[in-house]
Amino acid sequence: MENKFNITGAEAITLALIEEGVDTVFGYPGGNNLPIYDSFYTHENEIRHVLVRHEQGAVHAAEGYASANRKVGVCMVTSGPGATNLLTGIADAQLDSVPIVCITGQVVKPQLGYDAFQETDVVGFSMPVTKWNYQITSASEIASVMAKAFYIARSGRPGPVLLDITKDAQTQIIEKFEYKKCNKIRSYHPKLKPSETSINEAATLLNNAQRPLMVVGHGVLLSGCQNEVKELAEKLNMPVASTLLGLSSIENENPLFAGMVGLHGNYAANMMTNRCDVLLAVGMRFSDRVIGNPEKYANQAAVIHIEIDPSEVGKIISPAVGIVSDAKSALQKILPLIRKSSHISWLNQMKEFQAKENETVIGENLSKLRMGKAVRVVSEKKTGSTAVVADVGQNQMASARYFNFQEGDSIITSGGLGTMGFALPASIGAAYTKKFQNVVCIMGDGGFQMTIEELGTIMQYKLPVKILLLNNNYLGMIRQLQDLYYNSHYYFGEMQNPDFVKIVDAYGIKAEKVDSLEALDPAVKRMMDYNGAYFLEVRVEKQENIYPVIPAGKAVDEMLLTPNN
Ligand SMILES: Cc1ncc(C[n+]2csc(CCOP(=O)(O)OP(=O)(O)O)c2C)c(N)n1
Ligand SMILES: [Mg+2]
Repeated sequence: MENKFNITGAEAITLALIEEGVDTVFGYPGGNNLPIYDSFYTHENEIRHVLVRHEQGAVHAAEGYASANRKVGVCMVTSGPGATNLLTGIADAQLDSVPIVCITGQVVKPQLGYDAFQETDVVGFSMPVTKWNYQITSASEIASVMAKAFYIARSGRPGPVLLDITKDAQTQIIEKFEYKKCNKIRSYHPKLKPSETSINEAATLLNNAQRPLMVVGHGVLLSGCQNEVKELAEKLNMPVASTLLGLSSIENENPLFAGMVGLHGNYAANMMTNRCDVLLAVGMRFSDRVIGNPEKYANQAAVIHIEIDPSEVGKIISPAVGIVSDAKSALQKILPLIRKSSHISWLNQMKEFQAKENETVIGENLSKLRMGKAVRVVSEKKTGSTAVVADVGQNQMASARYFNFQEGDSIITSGGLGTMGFALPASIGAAYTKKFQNVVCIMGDGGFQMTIEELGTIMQYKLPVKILLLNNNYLGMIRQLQDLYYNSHYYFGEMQNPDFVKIVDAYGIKAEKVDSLEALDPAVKRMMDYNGAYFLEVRVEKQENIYPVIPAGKAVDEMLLTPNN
């Protein structure tokens, strides 16, 4: 960018965003960020501002945008309540490694610390949930700090960065504004190269394995190494299991796909975890939802852990080989060292486990008006690439387990924080990227009411988001826990719900409700064929529980297929 002279801090912020390739900012105005809004006004053709209905919506939309686009998402809000409303989304992005930059306005520098109107210590309270945060109190800092912010958000293990900018820094004049993108910070070394020794050790283990299993996580999607995953799996004839956030790394119909691991994962993926002899974990962090009882997790296996964040390697599971690296570079280095092999009886074991789950759980769920069935019909009726933006609860598990991810599809969901209400605003962000032919937002009746105000954003900008509401009139996952561990005392699990179709209709969004199995197929088809936003409420069985499940404290291979065994 050519240098600019005598511009305001606010103008510098806008130019920096444009220079970083930001085309969309999700935001909400207030007294302490109005100078930035005024500068956006004069750059309307270069940068788009999307007015959400609540700041939590802005940050989740930025996350949805980042995850769909593999670019940094940006949100911008005012100080005080605007800033505090961001906190959930920032923590969400931190746990799920989502690259976002959040800009908060702040009171003028001389008022800092005086409890001025709408002053809050956002730098203090966001410190533990940001990858980096910083308060800008002088316009002269804007260029270098913004460049750093984008570099930190997107590099290494991605994550949220927050910039708090005082109002006087937004109005000060900068005599000469120079902007250079950042790709190096002295005290920060995110580009880690895998060591030759560890690559060789991993290849030897994989070549000698009798029962290898690959477990893919979010890191595969973040580093874009889906092709390498597939190539390696096919060369070795190695089954591939996935974490919740790793879904869509490999298409579900690939005969090597073992399913999802973890608490409500697939039976085969969990059973094989405790039967494999080599477990290759790629871009995942062995979260408690994945491993069940840590003492009994894959003890028989030599674990190879490829992970970009050094603090994750050995944190929960001690690997035989730890490879601190971006997943793509590590797999690219391992691939040429791998010999072709086949593991016929191991793959047959997988098929047997899969058949057992089909007989006991999946077939039954697909024959009734249940969550899994509704999700499966969406995946059958969709044409073209689809982002499945799933909320939290039973509906999330049904989305993960019953959507048939094909090449080009992707899951976007709140994994680490489990934020109810995430999906509606995140699907707004995903819709803006135009990376997918369909954006399908799947929610429960509880979560939908947490961010229902974002229907206003969908209405205003005519976003073609398809909303599938799986309404069981319960906080279903809570009711399930009460069934399992609290003698079915459904204390505050049941919801008294409004007429959702009427509410959505009031926003001018096409809406309908289905309460029979026969009506499901044609209704889903109408939704998926419709050119624009659509809301479909499916009145699913009220007391369905999600199975299989790993009971609390049990090992992954002690998973229950049904309530009784
Ligand atoms: C913000 C937030 N509050 C509380 C919870 C705890 N929680 C997890 S699942 C769940 C129930 C979700 O109900 P609903 O949205 O109807 O989905 P269902 O499980 O019925 O599909 C609750 C309350 C949470 N994850 N997030
Ligand atoms: Mg519910």
